[in-house]
Amino acid sequence: MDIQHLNSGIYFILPPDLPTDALLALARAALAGGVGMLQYREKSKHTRRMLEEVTRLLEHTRPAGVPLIVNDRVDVAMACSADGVHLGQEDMPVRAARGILGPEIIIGATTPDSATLHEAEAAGASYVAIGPAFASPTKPEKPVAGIDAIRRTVREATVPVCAIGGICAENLPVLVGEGVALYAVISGISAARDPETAARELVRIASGEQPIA
Ligand code: TZP
Ligand code: MG
Repeated sequence: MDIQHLNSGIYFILPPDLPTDALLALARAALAGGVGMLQYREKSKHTRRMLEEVTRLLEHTRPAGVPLIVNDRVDVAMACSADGVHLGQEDMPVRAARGILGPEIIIGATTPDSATLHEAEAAGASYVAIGPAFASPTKPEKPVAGIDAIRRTVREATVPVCAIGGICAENLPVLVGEGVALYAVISGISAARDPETAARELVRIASGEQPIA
């Protein structure tokens, strides 16, 4: 998979620590709702279980043509032949990951400022992420970066930009039209009463479609 295969739109990040069946059910619902990308983000499950879950998720994402990105874990992405990895400031540097994973895999990088943005791009990042766009129920301790930081990232980046943090149907219209390629969402889908419907509504808003009156 190369950078051309990175989809735009809603990028659903699966919440951590779910039982495997619930994780797969949520992934299926989000895919049915039309999300363009999916991320596996576990911090404390055993590595063996991570491999099993990513392998099972790929059975759903591959037929849907939706890239599956593994957060943090270059080893897990590689072992499962996932479509990409997402790396933060404390994870493996993009250049090292690119060296290990090769030119075709998607590598996303969290880039809180201009210096890290330019460094990540020079090292071969496929997309860059900035946030929180809004106060995040999932990361309440993280100071909001806000729309100005997102605009700056869009202005400076030469690769697609992903906005993250607190994105929901009510505030997504604020971001649409700002040049953001990917809107990463956890609770806006996972905490919804009906995750498939919530995903579909976010996908519709991200595409700039008007609601049916
Ligand atoms: N990084 C910045 S905010 C965030 C991450 C992983 C959490 C996003 O979750 P939510 O529930 O969509 O605010
Ligand atoms: Mg990380």
